[in-house]
Amino acid sequence: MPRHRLVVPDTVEYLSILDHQGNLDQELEPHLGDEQLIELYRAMLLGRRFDERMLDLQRQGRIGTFPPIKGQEAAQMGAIINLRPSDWFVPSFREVAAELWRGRSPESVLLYYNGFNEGTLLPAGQRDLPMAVPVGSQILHAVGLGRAAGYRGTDEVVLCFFGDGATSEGDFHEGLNFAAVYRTPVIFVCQNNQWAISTPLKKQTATANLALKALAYGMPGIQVDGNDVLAVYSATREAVERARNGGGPTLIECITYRIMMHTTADDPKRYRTEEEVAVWQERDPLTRFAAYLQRRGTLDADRRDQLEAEVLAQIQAAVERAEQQMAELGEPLALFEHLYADLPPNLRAQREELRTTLAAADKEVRHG
Ligand SMILES: Cc1ncc(C[n+]2csc(CCOP(=O)(O)OP(=O)(O)O)c2C)c(N)n1
Repeated sequence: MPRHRLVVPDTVEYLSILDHQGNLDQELEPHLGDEQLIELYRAMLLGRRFDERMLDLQRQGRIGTFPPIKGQEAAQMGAIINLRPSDWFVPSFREVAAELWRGRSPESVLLYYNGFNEGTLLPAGQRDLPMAVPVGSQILHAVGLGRAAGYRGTDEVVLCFFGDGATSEGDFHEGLNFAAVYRTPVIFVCQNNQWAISTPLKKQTATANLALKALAYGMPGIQVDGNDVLAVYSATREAVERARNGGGPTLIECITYRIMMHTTADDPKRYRTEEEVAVWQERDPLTRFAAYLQRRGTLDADRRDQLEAEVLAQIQAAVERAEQQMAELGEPLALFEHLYADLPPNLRAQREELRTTLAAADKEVRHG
């Protein structure tokens, strides 16, 4: 029989634990205590409120361009809470909620988006990579870290985040192939937020889903409701345990949505409809999680208000500290000082242009 169907041994699962209204599938409820659940809710709330403040600051001209995360808090937090401090966190450029959880200060994020080198400093010993702007490049770094962990015989795991757009990069294919062949302890978390700037998923791939790609490389793949923090938590927990016990990598596709613009430099109204956005607003990960917590008796209205107030105060204090720090650091013309003994003519011209711009801005501020 020269022509017959090959038997493909694996398949991918889909996992959701909370429905769109936050109703629980009791059989799948993970074992998380009340305090852990509140901590998780607080972290998601901090991610959301910080993001909203960042957008306001950007619109006021107080920070530069940045990529909002609104709607993706569950995908980030459900995954990251599974890591130990000794594990490796490898983000793309859209994982601010997860970065804050790992101990990055909001001040550092503000400094980064204002162009200060100081915003890229990580605390010593922190096993986090800086955010990766070249799409998908961090996948190779994650696989290298995983390979090193295996080589040294440690039980460290690596959690690597990327978007749906990254799955079209060569780095994704090379990284997943190598990781599976060498059974490296890497968990690949794809936040499929449906768009890569203006490219929709259907123009990104012709496969039925992204999780399926895991099978081609020989690793487990699972698709989860990425706006359901319990589903993301459970799927990642399983993958982390497998990786820690020598079972190699996993690809997790989180189905989520980028509610806001790709970055503050972009206008999504030019390529997607408001009806589409409205459907996803209905599936808001925070609202769903809060509804579950309320039904469980873990979160009442008072506690919710208290957490809101705490988070807003934390952000306000961080903004004040960051602005103070930037005022102390802030001599933008210093940018031109440390590379050349004699500045070439084109950079001299740029320095003069910046000097003039700053002087004009200063005059404007003084005029109110
Ligand atoms: C190698 C590379 N190519 C192109 C870009 C420009 N770019 C920045 S973000 C982006 C889309 C990324 O989409 P996705 O991976 O889905 O992540 P998302 O922004 O949706 O979180 C592109 C094409 C880049 N930064 N790096």
